[in-house]
Amino acid sequence: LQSASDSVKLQRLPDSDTGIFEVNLDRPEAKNAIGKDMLKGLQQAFEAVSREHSANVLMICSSVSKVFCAGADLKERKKMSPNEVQDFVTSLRSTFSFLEELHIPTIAVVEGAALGGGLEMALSCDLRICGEDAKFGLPETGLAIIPGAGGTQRLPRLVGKSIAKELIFTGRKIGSSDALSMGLVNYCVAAGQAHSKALEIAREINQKGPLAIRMAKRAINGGIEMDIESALSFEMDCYEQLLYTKDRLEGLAAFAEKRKPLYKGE
Ligand code: CO8
Repeated sequence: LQSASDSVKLQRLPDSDTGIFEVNLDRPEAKNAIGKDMLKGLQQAFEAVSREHSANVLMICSSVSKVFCAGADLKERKKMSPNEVQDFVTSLRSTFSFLEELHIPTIAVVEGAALGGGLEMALSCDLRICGEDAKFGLPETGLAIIPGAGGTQRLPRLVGKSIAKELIFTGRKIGSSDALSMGLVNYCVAAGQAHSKALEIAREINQKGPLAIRMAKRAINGGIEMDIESALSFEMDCYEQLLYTKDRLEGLAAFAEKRKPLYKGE
């Protein structure tokens, strides 16, 4: 796949991993800070993945050593008028919402720092895997703003209100073991190993019925904010949509014939 921008590279993995896509952040001179160009690259990359029928998992990684993403580009920000900042932030927010609602599972692969908007991007993913040198923080209050790209909403939903408030009020950076114990990340592995752990999980997902995975994500994302009765009814609606798929019959046939299923996403 063609690069979406100089600082955002999108690729499909080869051979048996073709259902797995990878976005790589590659702006070493600014520690992957998100400026206008990178934001455009992210939008294009996520939109491109959303159009790929054969995509089953997206991993978001960094090509820059020891940093996932340093958040918004503070140097570019300094030159922007309040109106420009507002446009940028609106665009960043909708890009992260698009990522959150992407039809397939997404995994943030965090080695090094994930700060401000960088953490907010990771929070918009379904899973987070980090290396033990990873650092997480929402330092915005130290810059006299609040986390405005989902941080005040997605962090408390993930780790609870009290811990999220402490992290946001203090702007403190935390290490990987704290991130693991508070449920901010799914796994913390040895430094440099986050990508292989994420790939291991992506491969597991890639073997499953792709329509089922998409529907499971929809059921969880859509139902989580509903009252339980509405949520269970929404789950049933999602379930019913899988009843007439060829993959469901293939799953039953493979079980009866004691072989691995071959799913086609149909
Ligand atoms: N923006 C622009 N440039 C940056 C940024 C950034 N966020 N972060 C680092 N850089 C630049 C540095 O200025 C430096 O440039 P130069 O070589 O020209 O001096 C270069 O990257 C290398 O940086 P360091 O020397 O600091 O590298 P280290 O490896 O020592 O540290 C860190 C890496 C830990 C990532 C460190 O650079 C850092 O703490 N950066 C700032 C992180 C930060 O405060 N981010 C929060 C930004 S606010 C935000 O994201 C809000 C988004 C939501 C928008 C909603 C608003 C309402």
